[in-house]
Amino acid sequence: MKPISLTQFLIEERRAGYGNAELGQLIEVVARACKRISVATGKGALGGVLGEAGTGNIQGEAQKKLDVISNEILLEANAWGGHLAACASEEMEHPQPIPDAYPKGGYLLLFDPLDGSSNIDVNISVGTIFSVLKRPEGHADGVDTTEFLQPGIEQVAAGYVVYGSCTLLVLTIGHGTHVFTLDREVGSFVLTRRDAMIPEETSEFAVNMSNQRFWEAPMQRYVGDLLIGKEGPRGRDFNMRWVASMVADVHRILTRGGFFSYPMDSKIKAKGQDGKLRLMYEANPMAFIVEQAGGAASTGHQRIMEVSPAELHQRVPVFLGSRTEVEAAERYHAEA
Ligand code: AHM
Ligand code: MG
Repeated sequence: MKPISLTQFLIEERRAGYGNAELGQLIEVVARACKRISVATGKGALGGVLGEAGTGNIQGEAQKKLDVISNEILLEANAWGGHLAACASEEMEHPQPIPDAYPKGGYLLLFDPLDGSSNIDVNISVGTIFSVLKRPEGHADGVDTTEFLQPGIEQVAAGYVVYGSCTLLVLTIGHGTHVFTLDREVGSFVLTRRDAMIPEETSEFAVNMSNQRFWEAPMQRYVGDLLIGKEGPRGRDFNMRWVASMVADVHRILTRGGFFSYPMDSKIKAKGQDGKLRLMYEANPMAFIVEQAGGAASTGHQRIMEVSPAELHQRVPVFLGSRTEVEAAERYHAEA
């Protein structure tokens, strides 16, 4: 079979009634920026890109050099194309409007430029996560933050790129979830898995177990029952994996099934936050991708994509992956 490039895929999807030229162009620009991030991460110590940037982001987290570089690459690449009105990023307090020198388009782009960045210096997979929304109609020239505050069901596209042993782009435009592998010699993303599907059942879960004592009661009970295995109410043994790069953990789940969680805990609560992961550029895009692959994504109480955002950098508890396990976790929460 002849390889299908991302460009060909997007054009064919458009002919079949999914997406449009402006959205296709936007996705290609993001993909191109991610190729540059892939090159930068791939250089490691030789590129002088490892280590701390010496700055902090709006969330009070220390930025790595590659966090800052990736953010700049994405902003720069997306400034001039004419398809966007503004970008919002984990690394910036406020959305960045498209510079006046360029025409503005009808879309809003949100991203976590380099997710899992605590893993950069140890050569474990990291990634970029992005989400695309339509700019609401009837707004004046300047974009304000409230325009971004749309629930995840309004997303028109979402994706992530994993910078691992190979670089992969996983994309949905609301018509299935598809995987593209970067052909490094040709410099192009090639479709390598169409309509990825997450198995409905799983015996593998992902969570940072070191937080166990801080979890709320339903999470304690749920994971407690997984750990009892065959002898417990779940009637089978469970395996555990935790990469601490959401992209890598989600990609494993997309490939062979699994259940990912970052629950609420008392440490998070003490900081006055509602979760660890960010709704707009981590949870929502991952939820869209996972749902399009037949999986589910929940806060434990509610479908993630139906959460009405109140703030750009809002956080939520996240439970996602194989449908039956997400539903099981929701049951434990409902019973509590
Ligand atoms: P980041 O966006 O600052 O990298 O944080 C998000 C990451 C996720 O990729 C991952 O699931 C989680 O934080 C890991 O957290 P922990 O270090 O508590 O295990
Ligand atoms: Mg992140």
